[in-house]
Amino acid sequence: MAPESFFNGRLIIETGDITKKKVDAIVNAANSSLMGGGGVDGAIHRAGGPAILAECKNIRKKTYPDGLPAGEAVYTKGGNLPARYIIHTVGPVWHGGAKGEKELLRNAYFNSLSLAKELKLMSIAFPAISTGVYGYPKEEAAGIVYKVIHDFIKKNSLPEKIYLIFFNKGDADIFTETIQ
Ligand code: AR6
Repeated sequence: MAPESFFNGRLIIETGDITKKKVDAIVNAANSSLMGGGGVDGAIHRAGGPAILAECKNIRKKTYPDGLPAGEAVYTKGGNLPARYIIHTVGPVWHGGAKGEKELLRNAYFNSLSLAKELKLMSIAFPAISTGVYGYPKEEAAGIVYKVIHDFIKKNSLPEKIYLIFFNKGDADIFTETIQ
């Protein structure tokens, strides 16, 4: 199936493994420790190699001794990945929706996009932040992600291409059906 796109081709929906994506930056759905984990975080550290963890340790030491708060974003180089950079962000853990989850999810996307813009990157790829281990309902996440990206695209010319990479077709379908 051809990838679906929105906003004159600036937002592209794909299915696959984000660690294989050749873009200027891929986004990691990390946890506050920045020390790696399961899910997409584990896959990125495995494929990217130990240089990424070394850089993350340095960020913890210098900038975030207590960990990266949910909604914030930092970057490292891509190590052995085809992507030049990794933008590490932390999504919210789902606690039922009344604990600021929506704003934190919005911030995770917005701050990652803002960092990509600051770095003058042309392309960025996101996984479905918080919708795995952190339990954020996929339909609700879809609406928030679509809106924050739309608002960003209206005001900024970089990054020019924004990819949403879903790990399986079912998740990609939930996204496109929810926003239509
Ligand atoms: N490529 C693209 N998407 C992937 C890949 C991959 N290689 N692997 C998994 N996904 P999760 P979270 C999808 O749990 O909910 C980690 O342990 C997956 O199917 O990775 O933000 C961290 O260290 C799901 O749709 O992230 C944190 O502790 C999406 O990525 C915690 O999990 C996100 O699932 C963060 O939880």
